[in-house]
Amino acid sequence: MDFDLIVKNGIIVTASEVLPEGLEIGVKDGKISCIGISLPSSASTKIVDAEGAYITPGGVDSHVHLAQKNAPTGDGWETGSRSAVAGGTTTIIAFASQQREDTSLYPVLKDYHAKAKNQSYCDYGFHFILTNPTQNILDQELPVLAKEEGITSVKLYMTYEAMKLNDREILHILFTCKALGMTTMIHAESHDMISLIIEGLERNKHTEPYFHAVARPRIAEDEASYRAISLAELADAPMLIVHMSSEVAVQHVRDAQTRLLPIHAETCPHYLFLLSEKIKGEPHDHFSGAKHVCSPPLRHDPKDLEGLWQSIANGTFTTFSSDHAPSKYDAVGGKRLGLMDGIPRFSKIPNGLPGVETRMPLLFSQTPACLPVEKARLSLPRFVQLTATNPAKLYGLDGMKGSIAPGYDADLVVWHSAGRGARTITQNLLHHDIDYTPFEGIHVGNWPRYTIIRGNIVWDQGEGVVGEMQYGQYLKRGRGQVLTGKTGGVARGMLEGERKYWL
Ligand code: DUC
Ligand code: ZN
Ligand code: ZN
Ligand code: ZN
Repeated sequence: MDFDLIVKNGIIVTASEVLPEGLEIGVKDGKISCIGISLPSSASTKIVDAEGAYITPGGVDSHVHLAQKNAPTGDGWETGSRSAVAGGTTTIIAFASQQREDTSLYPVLKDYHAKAKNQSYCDYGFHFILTNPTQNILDQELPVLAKEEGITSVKLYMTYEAMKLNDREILHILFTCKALGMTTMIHAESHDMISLIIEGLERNKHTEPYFHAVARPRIAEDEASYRAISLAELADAPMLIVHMSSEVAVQHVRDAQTRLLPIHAETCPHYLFLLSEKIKGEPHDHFSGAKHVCSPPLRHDPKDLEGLWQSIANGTFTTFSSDHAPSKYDAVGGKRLGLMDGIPRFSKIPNGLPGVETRMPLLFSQTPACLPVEKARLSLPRFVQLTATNPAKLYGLDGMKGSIAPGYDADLVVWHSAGRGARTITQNLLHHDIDYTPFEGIHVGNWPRYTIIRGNIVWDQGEGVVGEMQYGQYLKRGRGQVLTGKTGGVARGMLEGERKYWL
């Protein structure tokens, strides 16, 4: 075999183990063709010497917002995907977002394809955001779009006036997605609790950014998460609750998993590294707290943060995504969103943070690769599960993405060898088109030295982004796998076979 690329002298980490040192990865035509010892090379074989460093699968970031219609100062495809590869992510799944007035998903998809095509440094797919689930969309369009366009997941919102669905609509979608083998993602926060609190805060003129956290108390996430799980249980359908920030809500997920329900959970870097004191901003500039406004909000109780870390380690979380959903702090012309004639209005600050580039290094920094074993928050295989293998399986990319094994795309991260590669995160090192990072000043013990997509180096830390903007390919995804629990169970309080009376 004449390999195009051999990556040698590394320590390969998979979702189940850390392989012995010295194994080599042989790549042909963009795919991993074998893993072995002393692979033969020819004059045309490119050699990457990992110098004893860990090699992990390229990151699969399954929750990224780019060029979304409702985010006018957000990140675009060129800069967002550039930022992804510079941080070790090789695949992103972004959102094609239906607006309420859209009665067909075809024009929506066309629009989002046009924004991404030839604009992405990394491979990519789309989830649909459904805000108007008409019967025609559910019965006619989704089956065709799943089969022909490979869009096998949807995201639903329980909050936001412009996006929220009611429980009955959510149930309809769950039934449809289950039948089609699609994954339903859900943003779980109680709209009624939040909108009532916002009205009261505004009436009392409590409108600084910090009140965003007051307006979205943890109980709003806890209640909605439990309700979402109940809907999935009634429908006997798999579900993933996105961007979880509450230890109590995650406990609901863990209880559901213990009962073998197919309920998955996702969390994000900001909930593991930041607390709500950040939203207070600088002492002399409270509005700068706007840089940390996301939903669900950062929590004030360190117990939430600790509880989430436990759920990272103990397997409750299936995926760890960036939820890269940023807006520029100083929007065009120095006009700050959410500051109206000098008066802050937290409810007008766009919700979401940048993080596609920092996701992998932040989590890697908490593994035994960067910390003494007793201080590490998670194992190296668990890092691989959360950042690559699980999202690839859950969203129908298994066999292609997310694993280092023969037949898979040669998407790899080569880290720096032990003791090298540490850095402090600062805005000027990043590649997004956003004017700040919420992780400013956080120290990480390592950073990707090379990011490789389909056998080509796209990020070389010595030289910068060396890939090309047209390189990223659209990924038609297959049916997602259920990674926790199973369908076919009897909902609590129902009798075996009872669903057939009403389905
Ligand atoms: N939901 C997201 O998924 N991202 C940003 C904000 C939000 O509400
Ligand atoms: Zn959301
Ligand atoms: Zn006040
Ligand atoms: Zn999001």
